[in-house]
Amino acid sequence: MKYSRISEIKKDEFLGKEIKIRGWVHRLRKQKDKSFIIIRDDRGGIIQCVLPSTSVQDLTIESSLEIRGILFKDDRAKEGGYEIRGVEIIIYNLANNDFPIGEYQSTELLLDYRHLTLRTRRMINMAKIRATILEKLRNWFVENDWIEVTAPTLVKSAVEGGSTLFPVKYFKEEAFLSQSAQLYLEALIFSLGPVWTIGPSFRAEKSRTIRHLAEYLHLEAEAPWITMNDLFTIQEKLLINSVQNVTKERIEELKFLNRDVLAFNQIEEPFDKLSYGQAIDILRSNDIKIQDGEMTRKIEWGDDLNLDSEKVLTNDRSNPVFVYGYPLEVKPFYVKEDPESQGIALTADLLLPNGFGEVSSGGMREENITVLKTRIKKEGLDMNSYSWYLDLRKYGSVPHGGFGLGIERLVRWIINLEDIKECVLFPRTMARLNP
Ligand code: AMO
Repeated sequence: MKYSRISEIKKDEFLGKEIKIRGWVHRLRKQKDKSFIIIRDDRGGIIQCVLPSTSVQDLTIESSLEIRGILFKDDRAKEGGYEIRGVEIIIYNLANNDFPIGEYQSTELLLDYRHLTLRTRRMINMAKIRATILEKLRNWFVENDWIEVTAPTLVKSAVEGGSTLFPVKYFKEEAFLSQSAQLYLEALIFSLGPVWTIGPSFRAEKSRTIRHLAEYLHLEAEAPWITMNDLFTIQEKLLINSVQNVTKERIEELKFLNRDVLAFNQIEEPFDKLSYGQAIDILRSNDIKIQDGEMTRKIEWGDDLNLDSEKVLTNDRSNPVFVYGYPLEVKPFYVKEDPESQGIALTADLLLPNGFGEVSSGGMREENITVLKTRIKKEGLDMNSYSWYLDLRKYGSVPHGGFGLGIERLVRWIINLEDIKECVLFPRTMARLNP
């Protein structure tokens, strides 16, 4: 007899029928004559099973098993009123009697045992929503005729500045883990047009924050002959389309995680837009402070925006907002200067509403080889490792631009989770390389 997934059999049409399920003991309550076992299957489906206590005497939490029985409806049954009255039980593996994950555990312990914590319903629901977010983002690119590409993770050069590079020994030379696929995507637009990729990016972030990982999943897109306005529209459409589809498809999982999906109904295009100058004025009138070396001082023109700034800019909004027109100095060497506004970069960061802050960053790229060389030198980067990138400006350069979006940041917002470590299966931070 074939076994069934729990979600498939919790239906009235199977009442009174014999069924077989496989899974793990999620909860267990042994009474004198009969025992109640909550079984969780390999898609997180949950059902109560009732068996004579004599047949489950040694059973432990997380033991793997198969149960054959008859489906009944009983309003007292936990998890949706269906219950299997067991006829036969086969135990695959009797788990040790000390499964470390229970109901009330410290965040650190849950992280130490992440390989087991992934079996909790909270993590199962997160993982499903995350998978659907990736699926919907991919669908949008496929439907809109963008070509998916992949870029190397072992690279010779920095994209986002030298301070967050992870060095790796690469045979006889030094390599780095990629911070961004952007430069490679820029090479691909000449032969493939609009391209996108999704893969890990690495940042040696030396601070512990609720929105930085040392390894994160990075969605990046690049296209020839586009403008800043196109970049705004692409990100608006991508985000709205994906969020709407995710909230439709994963409504149950979002409900389980207490996410009010009505919040997403208020999102509409075009997103709000705020110039960097306007942002700084708002932040100064809110007396936002930043850390400048040892010193704490009021934010001023020329500073990058920190989490507190982004919170102030987005707390009272229900729609995402683009902050555009940063000073060139706070942006990497490749950004294009606004021809109409000296010293201003043609870039924009997209901030998510209700205090969530930056989810993507993008803009137009500098086309002039001389300007690029000067900037590479000024950032103290090794010119030789950029010679291939500079070639792109020698042979038929065109106006182009793109953006990079942090998947865990998006997951964090869609589910409304506090810490980014909850938005990834196996988080990597300064303090965590295991499991
Ligand atoms: P940037 O460095 O801003 O830009 O990164 C793009 C997006 O990636 C996410 N992100 C992170 N997520 C988790 N942990 C981190 N440590 C982390 N660092 C960044 C953020 C951010 O908006 N090449 C450019 C983009 C471009 O211009 O195309 C880049 O990488 O959501």
